[in-house]
Amino acid sequence: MIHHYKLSEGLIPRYARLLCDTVIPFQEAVLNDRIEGVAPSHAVDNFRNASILLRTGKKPENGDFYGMVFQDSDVAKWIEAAAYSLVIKPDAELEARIDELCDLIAGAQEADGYLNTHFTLNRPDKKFTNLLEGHELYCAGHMMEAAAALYEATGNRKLLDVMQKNADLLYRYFITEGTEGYPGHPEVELALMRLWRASGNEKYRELAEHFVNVRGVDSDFYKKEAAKRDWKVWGNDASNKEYQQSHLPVREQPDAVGHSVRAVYLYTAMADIAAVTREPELTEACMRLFDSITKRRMYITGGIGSMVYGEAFTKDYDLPNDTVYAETCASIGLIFFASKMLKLKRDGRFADIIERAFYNTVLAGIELDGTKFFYVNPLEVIPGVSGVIPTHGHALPKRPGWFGCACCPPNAARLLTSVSNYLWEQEDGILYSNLFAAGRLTLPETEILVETEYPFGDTVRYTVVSGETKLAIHIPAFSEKKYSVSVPGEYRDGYYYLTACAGDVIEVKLDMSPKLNRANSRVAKDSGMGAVTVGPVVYCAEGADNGGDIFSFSIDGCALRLNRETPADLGGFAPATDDLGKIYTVTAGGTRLVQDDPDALYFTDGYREEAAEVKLIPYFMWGNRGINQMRVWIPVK
Ligand code: FUB
Ligand code: ZN
Repeated sequence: MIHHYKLSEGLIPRYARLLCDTVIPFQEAVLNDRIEGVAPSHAVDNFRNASILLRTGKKPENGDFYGMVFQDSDVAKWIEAAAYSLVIKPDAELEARIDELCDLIAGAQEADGYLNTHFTLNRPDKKFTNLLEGHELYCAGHMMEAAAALYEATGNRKLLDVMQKNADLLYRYFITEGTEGYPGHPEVELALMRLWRASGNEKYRELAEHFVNVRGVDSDFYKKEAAKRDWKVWGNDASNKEYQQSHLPVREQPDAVGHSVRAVYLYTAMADIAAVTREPELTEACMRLFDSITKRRMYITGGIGSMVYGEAFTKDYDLPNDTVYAETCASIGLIFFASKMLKLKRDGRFADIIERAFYNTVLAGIELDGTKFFYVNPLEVIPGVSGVIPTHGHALPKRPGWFGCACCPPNAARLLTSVSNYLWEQEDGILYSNLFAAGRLTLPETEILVETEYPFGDTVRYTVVSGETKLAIHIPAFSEKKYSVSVPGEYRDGYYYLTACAGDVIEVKLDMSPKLNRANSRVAKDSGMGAVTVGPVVYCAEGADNGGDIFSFSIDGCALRLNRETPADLGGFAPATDDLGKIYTVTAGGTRLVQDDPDALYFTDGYREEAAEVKLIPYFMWGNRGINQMRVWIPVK
């Protein structure tokens, strides 16, 4: 829907502007190594060096591949984001630079269609010998996604031609020649589905299905592969099958396990394929895996992956708040998965998960000024411990400008620039409004104006400017028991179905009162705690609003109060937030534990409780005022 929805005002449109004006140019500069003081990238240089090598037969001086073995994917994700941004904000110069970059990438493609600068530059004789770690198929997948996005956004086929040639090579290798194997990091499967749709070439769908179907059938594949080769990237343990979801054929996998990004990228492809084939067994597996994540292994913020080791899922209800992983990419992948589940079954609970992951972990992944990013998204931060001691070293208390492993920043960029695709969908003659943001939808058959301050306002108003339409409006689960729609319709599975024609105004009112959430008692780390939400937005306490110390607090669930007069309430914060618009903060009545001897480690007397107000801000805004304490789950009196 990116071509059809013009965003106007409010939080999501504000992010779209930030992406176009700041994030895309900033990331372009990083990838071209023009930003001092951040982790070097060399990602564009890798393509330049590979193309020089292929053209001249010689590597340029210092022309070795640099970076993570999947460094190419940073460029691919940026192209995808930049392509979408051109729809939001046309920019002829940016379009020309993307086109030049496509030429560079085309120059780095080998004659047979092979494309991967790591292998072309540094390991030309090792291609496809380490599918476990090599990320060739992962990088190919991201470049296929970029190609499809660029073509859909602008009609530019340059990269699409390159990636079809690459996909043809993969088809020959894995299907025609029957080479065994499947990608260590799923991604190419979901990308081949996109390439299939963009090109109409059935072979790409066949290859996507092939990779999904063979996964885990020979669950010893990676062990055998490891035995045949004399090189490694990191030395991943080939017998840790769950890490890359190769422990069982996908249809038999009972739980979401292993590396969380790999998992949700795989499940996205499974759900996409199931939505096309309508195969019951695959559909059931998708439902089961979705439930495994969202009913037992997901943070309230929509973060997934609760341990740093293997960047992975652990066990049901194991959701530590401080040593958490909750990689930004994983929540992005969860959004991909949930959006494909919506195609499989029209049920609002999938849209709820999109909202949860989007408004919390994904938005938290970007600093409000658009030039710093989180990879890991903790729910509890203790300065001096978080990001410092070995067990918490990964959970940084502030966003860096870039990373040696930079998967998350450009991933967030492509998600946020394509947000309109998640807001709206059209299927079987029905227009689905999944998420809310103000703007104007223009389709050949109808035009609809949407006015809302959501998620910081309780009203969404749809005005049908022209045409007639069947509309299905998502009623978020948080408001299921208390909502109103101004016109008659029918509620079914999280959507309100109605028919409207030119001149109709449909006003939806949602329950945006602050709520105190409790976690299942099996989540030991949240025992006795509560977390505040307003609509889809999770709140947190930061030291900056609460006299520095938030660990002596408890809150009284009955005394939650919305304070709408912000951002002034946030203490005059912060750069580049002038157009944030209305933001709710929450003030909660509570108590603070005061101890007479502040140095006593344990005590049985000499303490008292004092009444206190706890100020809470949206979780996605945390970490914008320097390093300070932060927590989502707060003891409840
Ligand atoms: O392996 C490629 C990406 O790097 C993964 O998706 C992230 O988790 C990071 O490990
Ligand atoms: Zn990432």
